[in-house]
Amino acid sequence: MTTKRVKEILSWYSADNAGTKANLARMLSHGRLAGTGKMVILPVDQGFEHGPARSFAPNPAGYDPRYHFELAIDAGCNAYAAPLGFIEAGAAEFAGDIPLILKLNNSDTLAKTGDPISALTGTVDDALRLGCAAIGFTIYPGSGEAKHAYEQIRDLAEEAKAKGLAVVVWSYPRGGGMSKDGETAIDVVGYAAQIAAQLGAHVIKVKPPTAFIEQAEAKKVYEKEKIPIKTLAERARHVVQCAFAGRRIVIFSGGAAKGKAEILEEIRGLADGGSFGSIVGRNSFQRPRTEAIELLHEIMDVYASA
Ligand code: FBP
Repeated sequence: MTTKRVKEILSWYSADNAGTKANLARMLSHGRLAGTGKMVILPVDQGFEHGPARSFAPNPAGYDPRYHFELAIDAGCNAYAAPLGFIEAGAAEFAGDIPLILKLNNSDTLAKTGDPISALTGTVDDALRLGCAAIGFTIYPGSGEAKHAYEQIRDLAEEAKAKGLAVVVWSYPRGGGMSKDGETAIDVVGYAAQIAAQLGAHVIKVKPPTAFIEQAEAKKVYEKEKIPIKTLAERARHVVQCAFAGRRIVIFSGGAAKGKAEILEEIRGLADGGSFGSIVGRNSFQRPRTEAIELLHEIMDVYASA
């Protein structure tokens, strides 16, 4: 049964067809957080994005694609997101067990380039063939190549929506013209969330923002309007506001592996600020399986009681 809260969230996407809404509902109605309007997603594209050893050596079970399907299912995640190869390796075996998000673009980190752009590595029809609920797509606002990515997601989102799929956008500011601290600056993360919303994303994924402000013009406004950004909860609230006043699902990424206390404190801040959930990759699959499931459950409990 679709809960009242899920129906309310679906009502924000009034332009979408029944298929897209049903697929959004599938993700919102699956796992331990089903029906709450909150989501915890397992993303495993790091093998492509960071390389296999950096991703899977800390817990070698993760070299096997089936491991991640089972982890996401057993932990009670709302969805599992991965590139074509990983999804193809388990979609039939685990058909119907968990909503899937096919990441349609990916980039590697073999060479350092100032202006990153991802390659298209899958199609909307792949997502349909594999029974996915959504397509996933990364944009790098601030990159000199961002224009191409914006145009690619325009076309892919149009096709995905016409074919009844949902659209999840990873919005990661990056590029030669941006400082390292700027990638997670509050003004930049808020801007990234707005761009993803304007590109038609149903679910927007950004990194937890810091209190740093990157752009001088933005800094003046944050100071003049006294926008509260001191605590993580305040910053998360601001980012959610930047994505259509909370009328888009905004979730935050887990980041590099860290201690349990630190990650739970971060999750509490995000949840207090109205985050719709988290997408936790390395902090889950790089831990031994039982520890990972325990941590994911604790993360879900924080969201469930927020
Ligand atoms: P993590 O929880 O491991 O950070 O995963 C979330 C994610 O968005 C992945 O989908 C992606 O591969 C990764 O972050 C990118 O991280 P980075 O920006 O550090 O390369």
